[in-house]
Amino acid sequence: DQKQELKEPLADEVPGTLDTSVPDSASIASSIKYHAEFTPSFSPEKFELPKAYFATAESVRDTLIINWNATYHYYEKLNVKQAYYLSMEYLQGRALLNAIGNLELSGAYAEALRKLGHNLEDVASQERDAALGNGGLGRLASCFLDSLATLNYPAWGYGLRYKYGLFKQNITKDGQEEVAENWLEMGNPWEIVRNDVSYPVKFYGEVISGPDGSKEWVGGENIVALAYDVPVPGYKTKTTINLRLWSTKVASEEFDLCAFNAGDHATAYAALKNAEKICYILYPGDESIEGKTLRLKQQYTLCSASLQDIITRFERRSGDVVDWGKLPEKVAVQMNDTHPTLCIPELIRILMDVKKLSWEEAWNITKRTVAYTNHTVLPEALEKWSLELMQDLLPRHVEIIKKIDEELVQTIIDEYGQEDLDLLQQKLKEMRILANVELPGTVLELLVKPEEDPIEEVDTAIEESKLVDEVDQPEEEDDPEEKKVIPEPDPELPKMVRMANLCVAGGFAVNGVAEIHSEIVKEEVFNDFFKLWPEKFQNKTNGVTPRRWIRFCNPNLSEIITKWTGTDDWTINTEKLAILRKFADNEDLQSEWREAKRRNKIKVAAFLKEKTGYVVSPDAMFDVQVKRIHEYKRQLLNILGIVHRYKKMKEMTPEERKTRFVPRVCIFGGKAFATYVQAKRIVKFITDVGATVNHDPEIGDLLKVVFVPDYNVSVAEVLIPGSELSQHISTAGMEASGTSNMKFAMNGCVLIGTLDGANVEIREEVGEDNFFLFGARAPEIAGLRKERAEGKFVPDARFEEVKAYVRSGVFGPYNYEELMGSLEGNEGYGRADYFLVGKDFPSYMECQEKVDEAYRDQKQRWTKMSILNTAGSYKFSSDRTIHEYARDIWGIEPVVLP
Ligand code: B1N
Repeated sequence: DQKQELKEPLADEVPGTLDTSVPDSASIASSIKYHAEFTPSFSPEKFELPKAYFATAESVRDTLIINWNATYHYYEKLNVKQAYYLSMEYLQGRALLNAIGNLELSGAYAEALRKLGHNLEDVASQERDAALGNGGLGRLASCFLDSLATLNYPAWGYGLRYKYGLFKQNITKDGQEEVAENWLEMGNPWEIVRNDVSYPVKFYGEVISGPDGSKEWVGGENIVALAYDVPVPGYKTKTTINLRLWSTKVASEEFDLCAFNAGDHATAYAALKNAEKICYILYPGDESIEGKTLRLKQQYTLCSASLQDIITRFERRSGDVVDWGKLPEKVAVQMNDTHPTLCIPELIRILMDVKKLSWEEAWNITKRTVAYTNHTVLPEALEKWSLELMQDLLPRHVEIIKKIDEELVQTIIDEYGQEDLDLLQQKLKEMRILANVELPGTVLELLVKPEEDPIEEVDTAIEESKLVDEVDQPEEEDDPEEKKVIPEPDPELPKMVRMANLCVAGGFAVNGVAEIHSEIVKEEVFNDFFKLWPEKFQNKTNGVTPRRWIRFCNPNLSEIITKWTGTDDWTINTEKLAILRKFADNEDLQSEWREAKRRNKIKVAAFLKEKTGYVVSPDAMFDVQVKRIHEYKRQLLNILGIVHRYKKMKEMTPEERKTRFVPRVCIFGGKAFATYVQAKRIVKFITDVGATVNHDPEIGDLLKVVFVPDYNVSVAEVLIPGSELSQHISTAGMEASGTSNMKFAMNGCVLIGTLDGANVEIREEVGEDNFFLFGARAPEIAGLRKERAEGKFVPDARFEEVKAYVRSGVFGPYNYEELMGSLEGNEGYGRADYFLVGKDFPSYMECQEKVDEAYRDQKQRWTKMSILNTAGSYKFSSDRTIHEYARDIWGIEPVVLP
């Protein structure tokens, strides 16, 4: 089988069987017709939109397969080092326009479809979004794939093929409603099932030790992971890389035919269902952890299948002699957050138990192969798994994790010594992978009180550090030498595995996703590890692909950029965007720029009308906040600002309000995690405000509030080009990076935001004058929270006024007490205004006034700011990010196909 795969591609072997020349519209039309007839998933008589879409996609796929095969075989032949991006999430969105755009065939396809009686845009809108992700983290993975392919880096993505992607969001009178998203219902023309690529994956069972110390993991539940490949084309290159998604099915020997024959169908199907359900559904949590067995099974499936695949490829490419020490020279595995942490023990398991390497060899190889990206510092999002659950599901991996923990404990002891036992105890408590777990016996024996210490001092040390309970104390006065300094685990508390600590210990690189975030990672969250291994820590500021996020979603602006920069290669060399700076004051550019924005706004207005029924004026400022709904992202601050604006308007005469306020359409979009009650209340609140304001005849076009249902990649592609102001207003220090901020800036949208995540760097690049900054800074936050908790915070009168207004019932009968109460110190509402909405409210309001003022001056100020945002956004191309990962972490080089 392996020899077979080494063969050259079919196209080279049998010349003429596949046409690899650049297709024209006539050959495209005939290919579409061919697929309409011979790849039948629709009835023959009609050629309507759905069928036209599938036939078109299939014809594009032909080209992608040719390029995919060529890329694959070339990498195989050269045996270059390859990077593997492992992610539980990919937010690919639609593929058609992106694929033909990257292949530079958009014009030819449009023409071919016209000949066949269809319009390309209508055909493209038939496609369902591939929403195998929750938000920024998944979309980042997809942008990275686009850049990897475009820059010709040998790399693959690995993920899971969820049958149900992120839920579809309906907005009803009660707020958000979730509906299952069966995106594969009609079939997926972009995937290729590889029936010959499958691996066994085991759960539960037991570990048997051999007489030679070898281990074997046996029994348990056995399933099979099956590969589905999604070709990922680069822009203006033949390189087409692979996103390999695993689906799960039952191992045929697990199907209980006897039970079936005996009529016990339930038993017979149980194994089947059990295996398949692993890939049924994407966990819809965003920055929250869900300690459920199914999720751990998903994570392990991704890690196990991907690593078996990577190792099989490494062995095949090694030829007759496999030198395992060379694995890190051929393979770099990037873990997208801690979700694929099990890569670490899984690689060790395969190397030791299957390939028969020693612990030292396996651990060393692993530590040189795997790297970790951290995407959040929110404590509730740092993944922890119950040791008990993991022990049950993955007994061999727990043994390995214990061994890694033991080495880490030894390293900590070596680092901190035993002079200051308090300090050592504290470091062990914070840094160990296993939490609330007794120390390994080997280590415990070493940790006895140093002999020469006077007894009194030991007593104080013990008492201060509360290392032992009082009952034990007299005993140890008798025999202080024997006293272990480490307390027993608390039987009341669960034993946990801290995945991030495992990643830092096992990864050769650890990176944050924006400068400020990487500093917080080094100085706060993982400070102890940073002191131990400073060389591991890096920053890799996120980026987004300028192809999808300007070139294809904003053709109006793209044309202008190409005209004024004098080249269309800004789509790859985004530094060319900076050329626009010198024309920022040019009146011709400015009027073309405004015209493009207006056309995009008209599109947004039509879209809003279709989705919500609300009619908005394209003359108003389009002010947008789209992202997952989360308290730290502070949609509440935005909507309270709007409420305040509305209240003021109501208090004024029509003339006064017209002179005082710039007309605005305030657009919100985003999904709330189904069980995140507070987030769902926020959605309900926004829609209620909209229902009141939008029907208020006194207000008219001066203010509209629209919640766009089911925000996803395709909706973003419409909204972002048509926005003028976008809001990135998280509590400082809480948004690791943000990536929509980059997309908005690229599309000439001015940002209002806090000094958080990538905002900091965007502001640096576009210039202070072109960014509306407000709010407390990250280093102040802890102090402010403390003040708040001590009741020292004096709220601004406007903040009190706005809460009272909401409570007065203007927005309907819904009980807003829980929402408003969370912003106060009230008992029973948990952490009092933990996200400091009240604290930042006044500076936010003042900043919004400056926004209005700048917007009034379209010519001198707003258009110029808009141009300077696009011009200053070049750093935020994911091409830049990927070059940095390739150079500083993976050690891979571009490989251009001949
Ligand atoms: O990752 C993005 C960043 O731009 C955002 O600032 C950050 O919030 C986001 C558990 C997450 N961090 N953590 C997650 C997603 C799913 C899940 O199950 C956590 N998402 C982010 C890209 O760096």
